[in-house]
Amino acid sequence: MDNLLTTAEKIRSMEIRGAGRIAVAASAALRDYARTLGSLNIEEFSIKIEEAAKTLVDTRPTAVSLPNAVMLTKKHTSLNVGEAIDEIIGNSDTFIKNATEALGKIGRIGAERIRDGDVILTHCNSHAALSIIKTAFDQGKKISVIATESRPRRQGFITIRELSDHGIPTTLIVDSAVRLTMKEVDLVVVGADSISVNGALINKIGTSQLALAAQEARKNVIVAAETYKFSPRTLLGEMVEIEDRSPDEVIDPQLLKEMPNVKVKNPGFDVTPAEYIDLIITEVGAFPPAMAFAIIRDYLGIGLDHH
Ligand code: RUB
Repeated sequence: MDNLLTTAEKIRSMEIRGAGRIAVAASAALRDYARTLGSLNIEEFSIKIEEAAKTLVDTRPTAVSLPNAVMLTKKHTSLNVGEAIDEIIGNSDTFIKNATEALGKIGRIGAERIRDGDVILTHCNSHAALSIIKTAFDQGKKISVIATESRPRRQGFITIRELSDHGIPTTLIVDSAVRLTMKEVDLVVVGADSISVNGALINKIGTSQLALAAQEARKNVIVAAETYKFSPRTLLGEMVEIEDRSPDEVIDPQLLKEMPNVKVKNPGFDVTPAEYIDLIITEVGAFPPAMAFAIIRDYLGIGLDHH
């Protein structure tokens, strides 16, 4: 349990962050925890697995990759504990292998949409979005990237380091420079924390303002999202919860104390309506957002049985 709690804490504190990495870490933690439960009977085993699953899922609320990864990993049907453990190990290994391969496939499919000379705007730090950008670059396309800082946690700094290490010419801007800069941009490429059944994208706060400015300037918005970033529960009417983060990320708490009439709001994510999205690149193809239901049905099960 200690290792699982350590992983949960790393996800909560954002030492492990980004929807894809969170999903893979949670799946591996649950698999390794299951391995330690061989001496239990099947009832005790299932209770422990459910508790551990809840501990992981409760760490961060917005990225659906986390409950999806946990749901796909914990499934077991055998009444024999040894076999149930093997099922969970198999589920996790399959999930992690598919997640890793998905990044390559998204890169190859998405790169088709990038032309020689394109200037690409990206936000936050998304491995799926960067896979598209790096693949296009590796194909010899002379592209450059504009990356937002992504306040307050500045994940844009991770992005610019990664792009620089890859040799890709990159410009850093502050978040509020997005609209002014849009005239230089050919294409917006962002990642996803969740995609709901109506094709809306939930991603790092500020994503919707990139999409709004892109719409106004008639620039395409492409979302890079593995199928496990789609949210089955939105089929049941459930809303994706937007994480409320600490004011301390935005302002020095001491300074805030001096201003009793001020409060700070720090939502971590926002919602981009489907109308602002041209294409969602998944590992099984490029789809318009209106196809979200089909992805949920075909790749995640329709969700009712997980409620
Ligand atoms: C990260 C974020 C990323 C998505 C997709 O938010 O919004 O765009 O998670 O990333 P945070 P990836 O830093 O708060 O976790 O494509 O790597 O899964």
